[in-house]
Amino acid sequence: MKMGTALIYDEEMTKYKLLWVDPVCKIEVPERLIVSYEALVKSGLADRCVSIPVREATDAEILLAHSEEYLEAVKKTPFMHLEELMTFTQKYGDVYFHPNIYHCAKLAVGATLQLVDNVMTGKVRNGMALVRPPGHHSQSSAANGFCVFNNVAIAAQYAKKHHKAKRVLIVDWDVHHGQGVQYCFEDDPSVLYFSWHRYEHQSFWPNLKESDFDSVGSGKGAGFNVNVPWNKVGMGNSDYLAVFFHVLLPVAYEFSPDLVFICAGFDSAIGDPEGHMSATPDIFAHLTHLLMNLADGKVCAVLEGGYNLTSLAQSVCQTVQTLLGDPAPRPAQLGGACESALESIHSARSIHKKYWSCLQHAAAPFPEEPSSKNRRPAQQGGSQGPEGDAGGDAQREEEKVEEKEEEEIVWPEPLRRVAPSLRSALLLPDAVECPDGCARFSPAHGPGPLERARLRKSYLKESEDEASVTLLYNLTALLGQMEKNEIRNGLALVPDVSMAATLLTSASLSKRVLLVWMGEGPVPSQIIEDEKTLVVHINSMEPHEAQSKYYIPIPLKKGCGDTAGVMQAVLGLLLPLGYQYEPGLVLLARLPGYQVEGGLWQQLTCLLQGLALGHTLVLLQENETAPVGITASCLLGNAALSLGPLVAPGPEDVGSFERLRLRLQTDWPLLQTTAPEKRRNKMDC
Ligand code: Q9C
Ligand code: ZN
Repeated sequence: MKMGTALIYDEEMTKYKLLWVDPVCKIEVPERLIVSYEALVKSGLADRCVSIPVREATDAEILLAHSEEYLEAVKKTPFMHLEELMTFTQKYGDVYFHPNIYHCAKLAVGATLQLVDNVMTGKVRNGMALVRPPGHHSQSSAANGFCVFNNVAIAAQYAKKHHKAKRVLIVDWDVHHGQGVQYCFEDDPSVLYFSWHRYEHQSFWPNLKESDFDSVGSGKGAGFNVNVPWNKVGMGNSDYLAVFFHVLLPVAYEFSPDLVFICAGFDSAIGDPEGHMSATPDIFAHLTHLLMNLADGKVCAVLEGGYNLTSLAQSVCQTVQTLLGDPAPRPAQLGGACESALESIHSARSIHKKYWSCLQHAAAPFPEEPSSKNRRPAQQGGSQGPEGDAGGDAQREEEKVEEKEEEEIVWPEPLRRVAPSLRSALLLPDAVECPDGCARFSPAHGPGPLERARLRKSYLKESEDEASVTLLYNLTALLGQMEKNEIRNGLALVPDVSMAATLLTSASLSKRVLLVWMGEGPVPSQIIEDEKTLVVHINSMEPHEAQSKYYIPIPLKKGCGDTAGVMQAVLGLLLPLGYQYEPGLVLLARLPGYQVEGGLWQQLTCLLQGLALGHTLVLLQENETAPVGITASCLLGNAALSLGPLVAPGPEDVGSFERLRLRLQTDWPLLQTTAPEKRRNKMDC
């Protein structure tokens, strides 16, 4: 298994700046890169990464996404004087040139290609390139939005050409639409481009019709461009996660990329003067985590925007720390997505239902609303100043007001993420070999006489079997050390999964336990009745009505062999429920005889580790030792195996998932995929 996280940075890319007055461009400063890198150094994260040198991209590489005329034009800029630079700049929108920017732009592309080379050849698992200038707005023959060359678009072409990548996913979480990337791959089905972006019905820059949800790609590329426009500012953690669960992840898993790029702009974080969103920096830990099991873990994050230096530096650290494998912070207090976000989610899902079988049961599109669609951008109104050209007193006034407002935005610094010194502990019968890199769990001391008696009485029908008493004792001891954050996760082979689960849920000190129950056997009633356990039962036999808010049976008619169906349930139901519930512990119990594809089991094990600070305890039936190796691998932090492109899940099952979602979404708003007052008359399942 390839491990390690690359960090690619060079101070040289801080060595250009705006040389004249331009209120639009003044936020794109060298300090963006300096503070990001310094924060990584200060927190000790930089030291834990594999540092890889940058290089200049060659002409041939730049030409993978740009025209010769444009490249030749940019090549002249190092020799231009101030006046000439200003004139050249005016040919493009919201960008500036400097005598050193061509050099830096070649380094930014080269840094991204270095990252791709190291990830694709397995020298590292994943990585981040900290670059300036950014790339996602630049187009074949145009600089735009602070971007000169399209770093990620070039790198995606490069990965296809030089590393035989067949399918590339680009996730653009920058707050602006990366129209340059969209144009580059418009008709290309081998590159799936996803972007969310501040849009406000086309009144926000770059004010393009083609940034709306109905630009899905063209020709063979139809369906491979996914836009989620934000029509309001202030989008937060729940909105971002809801889009991941209900739009991006299902489509991404169905697509099954060989490589994932993140256009990692952090102007989508709180405090940013461009984005005006309210998602906190720690959300990027989760967004990153949720992408890290695609493409066998091959994730290349490349910096784009981000203009609040505090928010930017914190968000970069969250992203890199997650790439390194540290546990993600607990995402606190998630609600559902707001109404406007739900409208965007609904629109994206319904326009894409004909391209992606995971969305086939999404609701029909909303009827056209003259109030929102087809509206030309207003006179650049809203909270933003006039776009485009510099100058104007009115604009300066507005800017002053804006600056004042921005100073008031404060948020708590993300908590330090401490990884327990022991990553994984295994409780295995002596005869079962311990996989490489794992430790057998051994408690500091054995059970005292009282503890012995209690375990025998409660769980062993007074049996004198020493081995059973010891095993149960060890289980609770392992749980105890996990809950003290001394051990991150664990795996136990037990003679009776139901009994072990009962013991652990009752012994847990966590206020909330998430129990994921895989297989057809019944969940012990003691667990269902207790107040602190949310049970999600995948592959329950009967689609019975949930009696309790805390027991959620997800039936699978087609059976557990339906990888696409189970994955759909995991992404669209289990994860939103888990994130909303905020468990302190996740128990993953696999009943005897439950047959499931290894890769799918790994995906489940890996994805659940985003919850509860990574405190996952897996229970397997003692004599079913086959999954031990693949489970341990995931607990140790290796990426889950890719599932390959998914086929359509069983239509009956998808239908029943949707009905379940409808029933549960009042209690669990993170399950919502459509706006409340439009919900009534639109479900078609
Ligand atoms: N107030 C990147 O984030 N100006 N580029 C927009 C709207 C251009 C952003 C003006 C913003 C470009 C990489
Ligand atoms: Zn941006």
